[in-house]
Amino acid sequence: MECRQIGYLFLGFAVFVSVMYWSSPSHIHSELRAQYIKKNRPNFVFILTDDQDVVLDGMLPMANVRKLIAKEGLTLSNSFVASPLCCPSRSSILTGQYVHNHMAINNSLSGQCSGTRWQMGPEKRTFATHLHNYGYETFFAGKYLNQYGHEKVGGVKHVPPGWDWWFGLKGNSRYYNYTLSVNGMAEEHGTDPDKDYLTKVISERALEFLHKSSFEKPFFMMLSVPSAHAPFTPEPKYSGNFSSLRAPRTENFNIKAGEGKHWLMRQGVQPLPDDVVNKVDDVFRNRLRTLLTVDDMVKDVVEYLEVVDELKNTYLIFTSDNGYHLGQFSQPLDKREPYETDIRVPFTIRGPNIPSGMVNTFPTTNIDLAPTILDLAGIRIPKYMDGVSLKSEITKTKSTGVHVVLNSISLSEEELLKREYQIPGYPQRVMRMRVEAILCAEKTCVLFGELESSAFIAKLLITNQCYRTRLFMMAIFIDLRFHHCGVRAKA
Ligand SMILES: [Ca+2]
Repeated sequence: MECRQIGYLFLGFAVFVSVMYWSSPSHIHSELRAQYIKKNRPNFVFILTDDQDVVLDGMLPMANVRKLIAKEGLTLSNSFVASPLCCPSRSSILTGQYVHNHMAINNSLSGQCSGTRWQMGPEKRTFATHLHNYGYETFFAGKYLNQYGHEKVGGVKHVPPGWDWWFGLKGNSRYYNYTLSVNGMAEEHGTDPDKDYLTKVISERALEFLHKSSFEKPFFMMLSVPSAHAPFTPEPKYSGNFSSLRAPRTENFNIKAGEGKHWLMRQGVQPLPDDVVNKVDDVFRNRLRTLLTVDDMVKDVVEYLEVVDELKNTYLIFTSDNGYHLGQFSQPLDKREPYETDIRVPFTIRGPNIPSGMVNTFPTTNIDLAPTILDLAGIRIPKYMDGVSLKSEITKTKSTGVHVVLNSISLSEEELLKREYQIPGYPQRVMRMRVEAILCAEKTCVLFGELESSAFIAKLLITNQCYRTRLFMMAIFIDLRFHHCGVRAKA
């Protein structure tokens, strides 16, 4: 056959295909597409709290979260953050990378908290950009990164890529008197509890989004609330709750940090004077009060999803960017320390194929969130992500049974010194996890990571881990001493 004849045949076929395509009703195509998307793509509501601990009763106010997410889904009881500070942790959550890879090392612009290098690099490859590229409608409301909206890096006009609907808080957590970037336009808020209380504003915007949505596309919604971060301002109607409570008196509450602790832990008056302890108790109560509004928001969102028949096709994820300490080892209040109070966070999820009412001890960290979300959405996990997908683990109906020993919170300092830490049980699982988290308690550390069953190999890798830990913690601890990283691992 001559070239010209082949050309006519090809042209004829192309015209036939085109006529067939364009002659069929367009609504059939959109319906088929919608059905395909519906069938294959779940929605997500990701609720991220700020500084909410799980060790010191931080989940106490979350009755709705317990009832509507945990009871209907799965709690991962060994969830940690690799770097317990807002901006590094949030950057890890967004990218699935360790701090030494995304390089947002602290909460300052020069430390790449929403800085130029972040904007030029990691911000272009957050889970939001992948979801958006694969057809998700993406919505963000609340605190993003502590320096977001700074004039030196584009102000509130800068809308991070990947987000279709953007209600980003300028700067760090607050409850009143703030600026929101509404898709790049500044919106000022004052002090009216009904109109301006930030968690309520986030909740209202979320419900508006759901109300307007046709649900033709799957959606991803991130609700990033200021609670329970400073300045700990509750909604007026909750200002009297929990009045009889005080911060938990753990065995290491307000005891002097010994010589074995790093220098930062030995600063200040120890034990804490009474007025400081009173302040700690006051902050404890107000932290819980601020979380009550978050719990209301969860109830409203879940109920609305049920009304529009989207609940069963939606993953609800609830976690925090870091934990918190309140008086442990005479440290008044803050995060950023590699102790259990600060690195352990709440984590609960419900959704398609997630068993209900389960508690799984499987250890995980914040870098696993991005790959897990993408995996659940049916999107290939990019190789640059350090985390691993939890999909296979969270859809199991039995707990893995990994036993993680972390007792810095419940043991006195003397007991800590005597105690031999171990990660018993499942060395092969631990080995697969790569380096995840480290808990230093006096002269021993508990690692979750590349531990081989052989103690010898473990020692080698532990040396590396200490080095890496020092790298990504150094902005926080100028002097995290190497000799704290000795570990006694039992095969
Ligand atoms: Ca935080």
